[in-house]
Amino acid sequence: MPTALVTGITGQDGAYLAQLLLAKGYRVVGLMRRSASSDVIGERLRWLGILDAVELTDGNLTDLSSLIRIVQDTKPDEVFNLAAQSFVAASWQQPLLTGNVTALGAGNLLEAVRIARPEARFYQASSSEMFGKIQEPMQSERTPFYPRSPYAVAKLYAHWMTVNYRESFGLHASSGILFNHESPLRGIEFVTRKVTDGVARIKLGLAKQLQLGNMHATRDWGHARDYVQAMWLMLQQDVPDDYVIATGRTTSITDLCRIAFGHAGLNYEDHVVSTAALHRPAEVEVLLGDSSKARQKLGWAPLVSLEELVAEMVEADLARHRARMRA
Ligand code: NDP
Ligand code: GDR
Repeated sequence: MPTALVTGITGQDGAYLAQLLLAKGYRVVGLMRRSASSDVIGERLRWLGILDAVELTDGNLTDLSSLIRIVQDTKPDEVFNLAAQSFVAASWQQPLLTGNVTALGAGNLLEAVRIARPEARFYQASSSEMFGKIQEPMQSERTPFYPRSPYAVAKLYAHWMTVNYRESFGLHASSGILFNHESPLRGIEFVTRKVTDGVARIKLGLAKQLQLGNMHATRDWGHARDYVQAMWLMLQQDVPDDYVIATGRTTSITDLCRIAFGHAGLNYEDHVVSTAALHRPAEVEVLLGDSSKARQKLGWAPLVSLEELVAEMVEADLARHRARMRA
């Protein structure tokens, strides 16, 4: 039975990846940071019905000694580094914490693997945010980076450290440059989930209005369940490499709202207000990924359309709010 160590297991991708690995017969060990709210922190794993099937171990990406201990103890065959301060907007408020966790944290984990388990395969959760102010209309592995937030700068450090540890120490280290991916388990602060939660509240009479920031930005959105497949596939290759994972379709926040409100029989123009306070100091206006390399080499392709994804999210938020109203 292969062993996988997953950091960020309590997050959206960690939960779906753990579900995938368990289905494939892995022993799944999740690194969890100590929290005073440990009763709710496993909520996503519980939602998927796998909380009791994973082993959770206390540690922190910022604490190298905890990482070395965990890697020594668990002897993973595969290490997936998904932990991060992942909310772009928060990275302007907490730029150095974002650097500590998202950049240096990845460096810590690479060090732990190099020291304690160099034969393990390593996955780094890199991001389309690294393309930032885009240098090409469609972004591929060859497109130059231009980060536009402290988060993106931190991810760039982690990405290049992954490449460097592969080239310097021969680690089987791969970097997945994933475009936005969403699900009913998406954090409530991200725009897709904020919109689907808002639709549910408005539909059920719990709210009338939804405040958003820049409605013109466009994103290449896929389903998280499809994207964790790509992470796993990268580590099954003989040779480590970097891959863009994306759908190849980009949609504005306005059109996202049209689809989500439309699914509930509502008109977004009656409810959505754009407020300057939610605009970012520097915006990533457009992202559109070219995932031809992953499609050819990994045999990967997204299965869920944006309409299907949004419908699933709206239905899940309606069900959550109905359950709360009944309680
Ligand atoms: P989430 O924000 O849902 O999850 C982040 C995870 O990191 C949580 O489990 C969180 O724990 C954990 N974490 C945060 N700080 C620390 C720390 N100091 N030590 C240990 N764990 C920590 O992110 P997603 O699941 O959406 O994304 C997974 C990864 O992929 C992230 O690195 C993200 O930046 C990256 N990414 C995501 C994309 C997306 O569209 N979702 C696209 C491209 C990249 P806790 O529960 O305690 O907060
Ligand atoms: P992003 O996701 O920054 O792309 O990072 P987010 O959903 O936060 O923003 C997407 C776009 O929507 C615009 N927007 C709003 N965003 C939020 N959160 N809230 C609003 O009210 C709002 N109104 C408009 C934003 O300005 C932006 O243009 C996500 C994260 O998962 C990262 O960790 C990951 O690396 C990237 O995706 C790929």
